[in-house]
Amino acid sequence: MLSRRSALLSAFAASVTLPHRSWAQYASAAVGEKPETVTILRVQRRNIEVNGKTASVLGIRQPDGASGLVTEVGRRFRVRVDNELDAPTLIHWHGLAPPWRQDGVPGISGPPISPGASAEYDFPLRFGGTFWMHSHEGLQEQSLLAAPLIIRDGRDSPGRQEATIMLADFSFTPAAQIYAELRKKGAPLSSRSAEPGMANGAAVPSPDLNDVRYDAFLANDRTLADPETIRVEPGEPILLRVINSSCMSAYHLDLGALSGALVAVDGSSVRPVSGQRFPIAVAQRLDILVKVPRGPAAFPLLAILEGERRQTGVILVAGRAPVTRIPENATTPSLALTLDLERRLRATEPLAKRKPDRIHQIDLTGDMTGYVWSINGVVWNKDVPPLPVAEGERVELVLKNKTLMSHPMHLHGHQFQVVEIDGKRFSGAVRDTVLVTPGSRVVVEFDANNPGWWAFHCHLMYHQAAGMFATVRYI
Ligand SMILES: [Cu+2]
Repeated sequence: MLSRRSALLSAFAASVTLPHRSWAQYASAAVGEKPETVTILRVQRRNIEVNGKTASVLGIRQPDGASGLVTEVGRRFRVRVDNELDAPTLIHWHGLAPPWRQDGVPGISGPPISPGASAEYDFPLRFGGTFWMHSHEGLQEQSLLAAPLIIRDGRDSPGRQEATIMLADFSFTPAAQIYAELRKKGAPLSSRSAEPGMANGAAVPSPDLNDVRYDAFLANDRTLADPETIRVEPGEPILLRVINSSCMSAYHLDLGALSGALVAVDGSSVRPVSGQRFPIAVAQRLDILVKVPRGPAAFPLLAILEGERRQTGVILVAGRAPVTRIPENATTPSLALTLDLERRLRATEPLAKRKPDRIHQIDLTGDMTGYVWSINGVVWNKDVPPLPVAEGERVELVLKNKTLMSHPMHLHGHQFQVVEIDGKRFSGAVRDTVLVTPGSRVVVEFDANNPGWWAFHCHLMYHQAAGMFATVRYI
C-alpha cells in the first residue's frame, strides 16, 4: 500500500503529470482497510532550477522522492519525520487538529527535531480537504520547506481528475539576510501604524503590499520559463487544489479561458462560487472545480502577485495541443486583495448556532520605528501570557487591523468560522487562515474542543518572526 501511494504521489514532482485517475482507484481499494503503515517523511536538502541557476532549497519527501502526503479521512496520521538537515527542524501540519504536542511548533508544542533525529506522529484524521505541511522552525519556510498534505474524503468523486498547484515566493538571498535588511530599513512608511490624524491635511497613506522583492514566483517549484504541464482529459471535470505556500506573497488566481466553481477554502466546503479569478492570501487554499472543454487545447492557470504584474503558474494540456510560452509578467497588474470574496462565502457546514462564552479583542499592530509587528501592541516572546480560553467554550476573536498591511491570521489546532466583516454578520466560511485587510474588522468564532497550547499568528513569515504571534491555551 505504501509503495502504491508513493508512486501516485510522485506525480506532483513530475514534469508531465498523467490524469489522476489512479487516485480514485487507490481510494476505492483502500476502503475498509485502514492500514496502519508508517509513512516516512524526510526533511532534506534538494536542488531546483530557478531563472537558469541551480538553487539549493529544502523539502519534505517520502523515500521515493514524492513531495508531501496524500491520505484519507478516517485513517490515522501515522508519520515519522526524519531530519536529514544539519540544523534543527520541526514540521507543522497546517489546518489539521492533532493533539497539541504533535502540532509542530518549536517552543510551544515541543522541542525541534535535532539533526539526524526523528519524531513520530500518530493521530486520527477526522476531516478531509486540502492542507499543507511546513517548517515552523526559524526562517526555513523561505527555503521552500513545505509540501502538500491532501486528505481525500467523500467529496472526492471516484474517477475525477485532480491537480495540486503549490505557489511559492523564491529568493536567492538567504532568509536571514532578507530579514536583517527588513529590520534595518524598517517597514516602509505606509506599513507603519495608521494614526488617526494622519489623513488630516497630509497625504493619505496607501496600503503597503509587498515587503520583499523576490527573484521568482514558483508553481510546483517551477517558473513560467519552464512550467509544469499537466495532462488532462478533455470534456471532463478536474479539481484544482491550490495551496499558497508563499512566505509573504498573495495572488489572484486567474483561470484564463476556463471558469470554475470555488467549492472549498482551507479544506472546508463553501456554497460554490463561480468565477474566473480568485484571491488567495498566504497559507490559504482554494479548491476549484473546473470543466475542461472538449477538444485539444492548452489552458494556463496563472497566479498574479497582488499589486504587480509578476506571475507564475502551470499549464493544463487537454489532448494534443501545442503549449506556447507564457510571459512572466501579466499585461495588467493584479489589484490588492480585498475581502469581497470572503464576504460572499457561506459555509456548507457552519458552526452550530451559539452565543460566544468569551470574546477576545485582538488588535493587529505595528511599531512606528523598525520592522516590528505585534498583537495588541505586544511583541511576542515566551513570557507573553496566552489568551485564556476554557474547554467547551465558544470563543470569538475580534480581529482589528490597525496597520496599513494585510495580515493572514492563522489559528492552530482548530477550524474557525468567519462570522462578521466590518459590522456585517453572516455565516461565512469555516477555515484556518483569514485575511484581515488594513483598517478592517473581521470576527471569527471557534469551539474550544482541542485542549492544548496553540499558536495564533500572522502567516507572513517575517511579520511572525518580528512578533505578530500570540497563543491560546487551555489544558
Ligand atoms: Cu502580518
